[in-house]
Amino acid sequence: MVVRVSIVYDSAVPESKNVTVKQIPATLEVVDSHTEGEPTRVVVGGWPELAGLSMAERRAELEATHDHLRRAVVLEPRGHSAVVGALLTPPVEAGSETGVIFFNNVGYLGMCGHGLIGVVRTLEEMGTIGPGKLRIDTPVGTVGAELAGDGAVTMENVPCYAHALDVELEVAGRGKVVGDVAWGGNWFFLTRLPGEPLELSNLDRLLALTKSIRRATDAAGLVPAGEGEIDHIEIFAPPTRADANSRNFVLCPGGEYDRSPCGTGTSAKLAVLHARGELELDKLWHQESITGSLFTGWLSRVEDRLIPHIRGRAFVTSHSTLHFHPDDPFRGGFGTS
Ligand code: PYC
Repeated sequence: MVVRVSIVYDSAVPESKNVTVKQIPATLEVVDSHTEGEPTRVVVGGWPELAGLSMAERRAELEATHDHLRRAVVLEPRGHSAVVGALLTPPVEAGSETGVIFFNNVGYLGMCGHGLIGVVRTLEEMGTIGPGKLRIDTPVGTVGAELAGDGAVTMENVPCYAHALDVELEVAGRGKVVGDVAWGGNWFFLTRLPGEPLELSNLDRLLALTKSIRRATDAAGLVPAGEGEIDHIEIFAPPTRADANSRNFVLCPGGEYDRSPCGTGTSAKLAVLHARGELELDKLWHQESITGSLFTGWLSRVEDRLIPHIRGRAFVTSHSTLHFHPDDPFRGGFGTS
């Protein structure tokens, strides 16, 4: 699946950035899609092969030796700060179709629900799969997916759990905020901000307040030692759609907001609802996003693990070749990281 290229150019960026010059291919093949409004860019060719034996090793290798390619693919001028990139790799587990490593404008994600749904539709677009079930390896575990005949994708995520309920934080610009900490493939702090409309017209305030909450969760160190950090903040309010249970706003690690209801965030929400006795196994939960799009989720149990299932739709928007001309001073991308 991964194509090797012979022509490479250095990935110089504006001199003020003063980063190590590394090699970048002349071209990379990508398929762009959006899942319920949130963009995914799957790299399907041109990226050098990774040597790691596990997906976690490959992610570490990507970060150590190919981070300049992450930047080139998702940052401006070829990408933008809301794009989540997905690098396909050979699978590591028997029975898996592919491996995938998700990345964004500031680094790498353990899992990405909307991205996984976009990857499945991309594999279909490339003729690799048709309707049916498949397994995909990620750095945080192998996940399942099912592509339906109408194009909807149901993801069977890694196990989710609520880590702490009713955690009190002092948040600059807001005061006391009480919320929950949960894992859904990424770490989330889930709360409400009464009086703040979850509307795009209120985006600036929502971004400022959730970034302020993020600073408070960073300072509080709320996740178990060695398990990373809370890098997504999720706010809930009553739905505006008649077919939804709730509406959300999700701050992503790079300072952007999720246009979809967030697959890992909805998984974390299911875990919290279950921990509070508010959601039985197999009961459907309809999560609306700030853009009005919808994921449907439910929980099943396998032994002592709670498995979130998230269903949504993705649409391929383009299949393109990114060019990195040697004279282009911005071929290495520019942005916050
Ligand atoms: O859908 O899990 C998700 C996700 C994480 C960051 C952006 N989308």
